[in-house]
Amino acid sequence: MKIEVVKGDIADQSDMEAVVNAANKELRSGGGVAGALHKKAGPGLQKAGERYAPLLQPGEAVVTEGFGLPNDFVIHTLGPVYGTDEPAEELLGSCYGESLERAREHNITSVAFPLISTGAFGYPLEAGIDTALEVVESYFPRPGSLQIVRFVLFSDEQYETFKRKYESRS
Ligand code: AR6
Repeated sequence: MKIEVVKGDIADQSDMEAVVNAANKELRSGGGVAGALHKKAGPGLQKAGERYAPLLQPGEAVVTEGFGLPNDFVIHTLGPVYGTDEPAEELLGSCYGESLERAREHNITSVAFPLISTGAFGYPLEAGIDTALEVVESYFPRPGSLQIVRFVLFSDEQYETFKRKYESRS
C-alpha cells in the first residue's frame, strides 16, 4: 500500500476506484468537496444518499456508487464540526479509519481522500493532516485489497503543508 499526495480536485480523480466525500449528515450536495462531487455525479448520488439520512453520525462512513463520477464508488464520511462534535480528534480519526474499512469491505484497490473537516467544519489544517496521516499509516499493516491511498489537496498552502508534514514523518 502506498500513499500519494497530489494537488487537485477530488471530483477529477479518474484513475481511482473510489473517492471520499466530506459529507453532510443528509448526504446532500453542499459546498466544497460535497458540492464538487454531487455536481459531477448528478442526481443519482443524492437519491442513493437519501437511504442513509439522517443516520450518518460524525465519524461514520457509508458507500454508494459513483453515478456520473469517473469512480465506481463514493465513500461518504461525516467529519466532526470543530468546537462542537467531541472528542474531535477521535471522531476525525474514525472518519479515515471507517472509510478505509468500507474500502476494504468492497475490495477497493485505490481511494482518494480530501482533508475531511478542514473546510466548512473548521478543523485546523495541521492537526487535521496529522490525524489523517496517523490513521492511514497505522492501517497499512492490515491485509486487504487497498494498494493506493491518495490525498488530494485543494490549494497550494494545503499541498505544501501536507508535503512538509508527510516528508518529516518518513
Ligand atoms: N477537491 C479537493 N478538496 C477540496 C475541494 C475539491 N473540489 N473543495 C474543497 N476542498 P469541505 P468539511 C478542500 O468544506 O470541512 C460541505 O458544504 C477544502 O479546502 O468540503 O468536512 C458539506 O455539505 C478543505 O480543506 O468539508 C458539509 O456540510 C477540505 O477540502 C460540510 O461542507 C474539506 O472542506 C463539510 O465540511
